[in-house]
Amino acid sequence: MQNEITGASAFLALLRDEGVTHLFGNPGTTELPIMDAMPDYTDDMSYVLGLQESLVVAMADGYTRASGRLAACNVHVAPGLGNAMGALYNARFTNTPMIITAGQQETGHGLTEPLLYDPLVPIATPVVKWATEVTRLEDLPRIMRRAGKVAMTAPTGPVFISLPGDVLNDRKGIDLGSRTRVDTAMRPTDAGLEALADRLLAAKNPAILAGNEVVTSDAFDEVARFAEVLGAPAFQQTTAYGSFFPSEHPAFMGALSRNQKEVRGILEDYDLLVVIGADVLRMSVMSETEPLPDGMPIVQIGLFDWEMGKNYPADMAVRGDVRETLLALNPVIGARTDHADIAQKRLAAVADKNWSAKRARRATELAADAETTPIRSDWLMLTVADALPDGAITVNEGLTTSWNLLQFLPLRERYDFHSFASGGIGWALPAAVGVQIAQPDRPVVALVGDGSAMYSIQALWTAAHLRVPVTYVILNNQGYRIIKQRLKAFHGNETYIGMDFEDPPIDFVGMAQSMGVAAERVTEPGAVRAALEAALANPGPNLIDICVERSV
Ligand SMILES: Cc1ncc(C[n+]2csc(CCOP(=O)(O)OP(=O)(O)O)c2C)c(N)n1
Ligand SMILES: [Mg+2]
Repeated sequence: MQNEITGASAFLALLRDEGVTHLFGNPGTTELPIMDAMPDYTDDMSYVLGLQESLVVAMADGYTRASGRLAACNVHVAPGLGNAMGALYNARFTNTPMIITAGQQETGHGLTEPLLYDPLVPIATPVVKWATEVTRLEDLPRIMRRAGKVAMTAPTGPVFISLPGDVLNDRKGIDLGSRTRVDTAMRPTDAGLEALADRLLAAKNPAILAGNEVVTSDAFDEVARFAEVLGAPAFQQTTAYGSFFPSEHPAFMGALSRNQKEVRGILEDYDLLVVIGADVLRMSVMSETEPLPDGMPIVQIGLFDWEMGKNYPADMAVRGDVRETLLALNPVIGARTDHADIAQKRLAAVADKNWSAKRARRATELAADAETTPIRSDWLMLTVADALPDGAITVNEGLTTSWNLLQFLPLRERYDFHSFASGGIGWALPAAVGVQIAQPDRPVVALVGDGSAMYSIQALWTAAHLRVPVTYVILNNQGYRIIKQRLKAFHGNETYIGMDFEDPPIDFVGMAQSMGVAAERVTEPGAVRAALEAALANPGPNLIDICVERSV
């Protein structure tokens, strides 16, 4: 006979055993059994309070994206899960492995339609890998173990579990079992590698498209080495939400944009697109132009086979872990006679148009903006990039002001950069808290548009409460500048209804201070660097409200 345990206690024990060290949450009555059991687990697991459910999920998302570790978050019944949906949508978009749970009214009680009741599984289902409700305490271990495995197995992603109160309050002798992790560090057969090398070397001018699996499989060095041995310029995927390639490497060309015509124009120079764990030209706004030049062949390597041939047929699609595959493939290519010379020549040919060359040229041009007010966007991004200390992590949700950030910010390590990914905003402020919790020894700077910041501003309180030293930079143009730009570009309309918030102006400094965050307003370009350095040196979270250009 096993020791008896309550459902709530078993839930926490199971999370702990699945490797969860932080439970991000926002409690309500249906979560009280968990909060009641929590004190027994705080030696191994911290409860991180977010003051609204979308923040809770975004914090967990940031934590996992900056660490690769499984996160857990707990939200409150149907309205709480509803609040969390946008953030959960973001987490699915980036394949963030997390277990999201919600307390649920007791089994049977829901039938009477009490307050706060609605079936939760159908709400969560569209945005998670797997969703289920526990109906008996004895099923909890099997469900939790399955959830941990499903979330962490590539293609990774969020899973949802509904936890009815009667299950959490029940008490029984149950076996908690043990966790399963699927080893997906697989590589092609030797014959497969030779065939891959043959196909890659048959191209006269291949280009690499690097994506998020470079981060998740820890292949930052291997993808750079691959570009060297193959002799292929490398681009970041169009949704450049992470650090997918070392920027200062001579092969790096920058991120592809989400402008179909522009991407097509760039790719027309090449005769093969080698996709390394990336989404293939995922776009945002509809266009009649296909971003992929007609008939351009594609070779894809990665674990996410849904991406393979999804929109464009793949000439070769190889299911394998990016790191393991490149570790095996690079020497095969390197051993082919005569290729080293060709590879070197191909990279030498892009020396004056690679990322470093373009950055140097742009930096010279931007010197002209050093005294311009309101502060110019690109000048600010260059200045911030130059002011960041070694090892800094940048979190980005700066929309128009940080549009060109990646032209200036050098990515040197796989966790250096985390950007909003799905288009859903309100992610960065809380995500930066999670990133800083995951990487306590690295400076974290979050660049956030004023509009985006207002979706989740109360994350500042959690940062202050936990004393996580994020430096928040609000890119303040007093409105939704991107929406104004698009109204003008797409509709020729310059009457901006519902896109400004200048009357009254939002006082970010006062708001930050009210939540315990040190804050300063900057209006002059000459003050930016000193403000950043002071914020980074000051323990605890800081906010700098920077008045930036707002021209449409
Ligand atoms: C959850 C969500 N709601 C609304 C939008 C639509 N939207 C996209 S960008 C944007 C404005 C962003 O404003 P801000 O962060 O100030 O950046 P700016 O455009 O001013 O540079 C809005 C409202 C969205 N993408 N996601
Ligand atoms: Mg704005």
